[in-house]
Amino acid sequence: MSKHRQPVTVLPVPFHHGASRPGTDGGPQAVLQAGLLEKLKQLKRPATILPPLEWQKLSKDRRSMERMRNWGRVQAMNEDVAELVLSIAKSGAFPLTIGGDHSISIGTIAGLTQHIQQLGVIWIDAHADMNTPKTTPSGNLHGMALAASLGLGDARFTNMYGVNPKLQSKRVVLVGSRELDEGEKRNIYASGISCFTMHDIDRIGMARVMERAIAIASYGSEGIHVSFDIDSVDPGEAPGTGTPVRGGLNYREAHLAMEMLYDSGRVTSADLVEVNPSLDPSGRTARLAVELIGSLLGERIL
Ligand code: EXY
Ligand code: MN
Ligand code: MN
Ligand code: MN
Repeated sequence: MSKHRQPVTVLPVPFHHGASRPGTDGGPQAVLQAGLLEKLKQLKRPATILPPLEWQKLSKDRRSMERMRNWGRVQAMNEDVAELVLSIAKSGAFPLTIGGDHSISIGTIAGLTQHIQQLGVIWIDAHADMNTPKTTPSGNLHGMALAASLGLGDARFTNMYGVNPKLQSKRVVLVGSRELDEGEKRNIYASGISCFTMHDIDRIGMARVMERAIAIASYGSEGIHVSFDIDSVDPGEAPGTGTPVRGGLNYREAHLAMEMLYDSGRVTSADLVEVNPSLDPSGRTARLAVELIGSLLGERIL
């Protein structure tokens, strides 16, 4: 099936328990209301929007822990996300997960790697999400999602749903990092993943960074998962997010990254996370999310 016409199955994951601030549970609805389905139709992509995943009240809400806040809820949600994303991937459709805070990517990657063993990941984010319970400054699991997928951290997440580690660091690339914790920096160096910070983007430009990121994530992989945290974009363009950091991607850099990813022909799935409509009543952030998904799926200026 040509990538231009591959069906897209959207999994809305209204969830905020991996973060400090509530509000990302309104993310999927905001992105849908901003015109995601219309955008997919415009791109002539057959689209299925699954019902929003509801976080099932745990029979016994496992006691939250200071260094892994709401771990029971995050684990329960991610087991459901993994199950559904795996079935979407097996169906031959393009899995597009809409968050929700970034902890849901633990489940996305767990599900995908049951289907694609050698998966490349490009994690576009102001943050690295490479903390573990030992290094986290907040206890928020959205700051530990990539680490867990690399087998770093607590077994409740590193062993969740299948193999451990789910990813090989030589195929994992961070793009847009600009706020990293000290312990997290040690984890990044020790893991061997690649990291293009905003300094790198300023120096060599987004086109060169994406050429290298795509080459790294493609090396020996059967596909690339794009995990796009809307806080990678400068807060001036994307104010509706819970952990904003100044000096982010400008509007065109974000689009160029997504356009080059599409042109690579290597992208097999994506997350779009951390849209928090309670922080942006104008809806501008949700509209940007829809536009960026359009660029990732082949929309072009000319
Ligand atoms: N590094 C900080 C922490 O681990 O608490 C902030 C993490 C923010 C994570 C957001 C999803 O990108
Ligand atoms: Mn809640
Ligand atoms: Mn993130
Ligand atoms: Mn982030």
